[in-house]
Amino acid sequence: LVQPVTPTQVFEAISQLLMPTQEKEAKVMAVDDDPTMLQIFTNLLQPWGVQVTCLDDPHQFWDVLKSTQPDLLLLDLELPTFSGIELCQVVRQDPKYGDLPILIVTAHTDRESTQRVFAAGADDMISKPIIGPELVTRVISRIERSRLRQQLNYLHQQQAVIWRQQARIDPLTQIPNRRAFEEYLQQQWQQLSQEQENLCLIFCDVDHFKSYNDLYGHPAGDICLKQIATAIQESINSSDLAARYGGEEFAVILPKTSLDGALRVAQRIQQKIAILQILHEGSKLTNYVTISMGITGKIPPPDQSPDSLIAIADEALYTAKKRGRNTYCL
Ligand code: GH3
Ligand code: MG
Ligand code: MG
Ligand code: MG
Ligand code: MG
Repeated sequence: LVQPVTPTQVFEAISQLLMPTQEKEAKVMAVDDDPTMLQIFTNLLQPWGVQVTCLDDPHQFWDVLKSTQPDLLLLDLELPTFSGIELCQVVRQDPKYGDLPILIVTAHTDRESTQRVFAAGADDMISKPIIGPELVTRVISRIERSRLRQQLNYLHQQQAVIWRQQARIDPLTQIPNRRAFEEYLQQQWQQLSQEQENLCLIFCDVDHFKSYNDLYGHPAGDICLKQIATAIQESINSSDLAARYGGEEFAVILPKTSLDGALRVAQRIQQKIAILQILHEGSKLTNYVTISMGITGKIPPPDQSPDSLIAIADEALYTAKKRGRNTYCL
């Protein structure tokens, strides 16, 4: 269900991602049939804190790639069985490795070879004979950029998660809003229609709330709504959903609940609000803030929409108002 995320949680999530990556040793996987070349890569990169995994047999390529999870691939263009270009192409076909930096090492720097290298999805070329500082610079800057991009992607994902959550939370009461209510109701309606299970709804409306605002002011009215939202939230269990449906109206979805069960929830809500003793001298009912509730429930028929149930709950709420408020009706 919808849970608000605090800025601290976001910050912690970000630091958790940033810290390990920054401290983690960079890993390069080098594939070359020439052991001397592999030794050169290791000798050049190790002093910079880069761990080099060497492979001279492309047949073990996938196994080693999966077990090492490198930050960058160094592929020899000319290998006995598969060329570096072919390896590069198959790696790029796997979405998991779509962003893995790949550098092709080759003595062929003619235009046609260069075109083939980049067409295969490689990020860069390194020409043989190897110039040490050039190799080191290209490898390390690629890894740094790739890590930065991973971190930015993560931040964007987190931001998207927060926006998605915020779109379903009522800003005043911090409980789910009407959009979240409608989504959950639709989803439960379909599921419980298949499972042939009962679904109950409770519609709540604060009694004489206009006069509460008039007497105590709008800010006090806001505080009152927050307290009521909390009381309702505390009266339900984790598979239920309580939402702010409108101004001073709240709605509760109770999946797999009998009418008896829904009745008990309504009583609990009424008691919790009574215990709050929010003074309301304009209400002739109890001198405190009260609510009226409409309760209904059934096994969702597949040929009906949830609106049919909402209409009945609304009707029951109206009856509760007519009967004098501070009560619930079926
Ligand atoms: P009834 O017992 O028939 O429900 O009477 P009522 O006065 O509660 O109903 P009415 O629909 O006339 O008034 C609802 C009031 O709720 C009017 C509106 O100003 C107030 N309200 C709606 N949203 C908010 C809000 O976010 N904050 C505050 N403070 N008041 C709100
Ligand atoms: Mg070779
Ligand atoms: Mg109302
Ligand atoms: Mg009202
Ligand atoms: Mg009214």
